[in-house]
Amino acid sequence: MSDTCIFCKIASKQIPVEALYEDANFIAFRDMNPQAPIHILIIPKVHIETIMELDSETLMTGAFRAVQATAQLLNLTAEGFRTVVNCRENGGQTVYHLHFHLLGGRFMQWPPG
Ligand code: DGP
Repeated sequence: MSDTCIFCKIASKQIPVEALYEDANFIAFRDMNPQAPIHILIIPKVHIETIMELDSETLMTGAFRAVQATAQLLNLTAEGFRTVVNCRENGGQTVYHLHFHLLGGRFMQWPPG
């Protein structure tokens, strides 16, 4: 846990959020700056800066399980959704605690801007 990381504070419940999905290793909550009708962030409870520091196979598998479970809970699986992981500056990462964006509820353009 990092004392200065906002997502660590959310994961440890120091900052309360509505958890849309939660398991032993991940928690999902709404993005405060939504880019789609449904915009969820899925984060590991442990502090991992970027996807490049993710080296636990348990967490790798668990992340995709958490994405699947959250998509199912929000009824996104039939229409589809997009999952995005931004990495560092060129990827547009602003919070340096690994997170999976889950975007749904509208058609997603490709390529992204
Ligand atoms: P990224 O650019 O990939 O690092 O996305 C970070 C996202 O996190 C951005 O869409 C806004 C969101 N965000 C930042 N701080 C908070 C917060 O305190 N609460 C919530 N719910 N979302 C946050």
